Parts: sequence; structure tokens; C-alpha cells
Amino acid sequence: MTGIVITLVRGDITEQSVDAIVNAANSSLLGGGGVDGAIHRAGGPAILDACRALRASHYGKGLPTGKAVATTGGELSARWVIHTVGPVWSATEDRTELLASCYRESLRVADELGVGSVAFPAISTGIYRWPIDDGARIAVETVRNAKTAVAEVRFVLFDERAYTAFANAL
Ligand code: AR6
Repeated sequence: MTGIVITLVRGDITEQSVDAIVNAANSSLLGGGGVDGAIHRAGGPAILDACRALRASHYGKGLPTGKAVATTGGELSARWVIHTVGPVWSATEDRTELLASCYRESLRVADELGVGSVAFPAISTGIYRWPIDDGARIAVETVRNAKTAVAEVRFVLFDERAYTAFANAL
């Protein structure tokens, strides 16, 4: 039986040699801080041009939370960037399904692109404040259970704490 191979790397997602990297974007698709800022800086202006074109066409109101869309990877080693919008953490509302949707929808877009390897950051666990242990659990469970032709999913964790959380979840 063939299954998806999940690997963990501590490092910078912009430096990964994979077919597609996932961006923890916001609905505007026009950039921001954290991993989003790093991807636009490393990939150059072609990514922002493609995002602007998406806003001018299919995504006039922006990309909804939990959805995903692809652009060129510009100057990145990855050919594609898959932009997804994670939910902001809420202590009063369970937004787990929206976070799971980010991983599922990103893999669905990856399947449309026909790619074999995808790198994810820990979506929503930075500026959007999702607790890292819970974010890691949702990420690993969702990818494990996803129906996808992607062969390798690499979680790229920026710091030791995030790496440990994903290692425990795995
Ligand atoms: N490589 C891998 N992981 C990284 C990198 C990197 N270069 N940089 C940060 N991280 P965040 P969010 C980790 O804040 O919480 C932006 O402004 C970081 O340590 O990038 O989904 C967007 O435009 C954390 O574990 O994304 C949105 O407005 C994880 O990536 C908003 O932030 C996600 O942190 C999205 O917030």
C-alpha cells in the first residue's frame, strides 16, 4: 500500500526544495508579516503580481478563511506557492474545522497542480495565535487522513517549540 510520507524539518520554508510551499496568508492575498512576508521577500514581485491578478478576477473580495489558491513561486526553488488563510485563534469559538480545511484545501490544490511534494508551515500558530500543540495535532491528523495523490508532505517548523509539538503529534 502506498501512503503519504510525512516529514518534519526545522528551518525556513522559503529554502525548501519541494514542488509547492504553502503560505499562511490573509484574505487580502497582498502580503503581511511572518511566513507570508518571508515568502514574498524570497520569491520576488512575481508572486504579488499573481496575487493582484487573483484579486482582480476570481477573488475580488479576497480568499475566504479555510480556502487555498496557487500562484507561481517566482524566484523560489518551489515552482508553486499555495496560499491559504488560517483562522485567527478564538478562546470562545471552536474554529478547528477551518484550520483543518486549510490543510485539506491546500492538498486539493496540490492535486490539481499534479505535484508530488508539498511543504507546510504551522498555519495560524504565529500572528493568528493558535496554540502550537493543538495546531500541530490538527495539521498532522488532517494530512494523515487526506485523500491526495501528493507523495510527500513536509512540515517546516521555524523554532524548536514548534518542531517538538509536531514531533509529539506525529
Ligand atoms: N518558515 C517557516 N515557518 C515560519 C517562517 C518561515 N520563514 N516564518 C514564520 N514561521 P505566521 P499565521 C512560522 O504568523 O499565524 C501574516 O501577517 C511561525 O513561527 O506566519 O497563520 C499573514 O499575512 C509560526 O509557527 O502565520 C496573516 O495576516 C507559523 O510560521 C497572518 O500573518 C505561522 O505564523 C497569518 O498568521
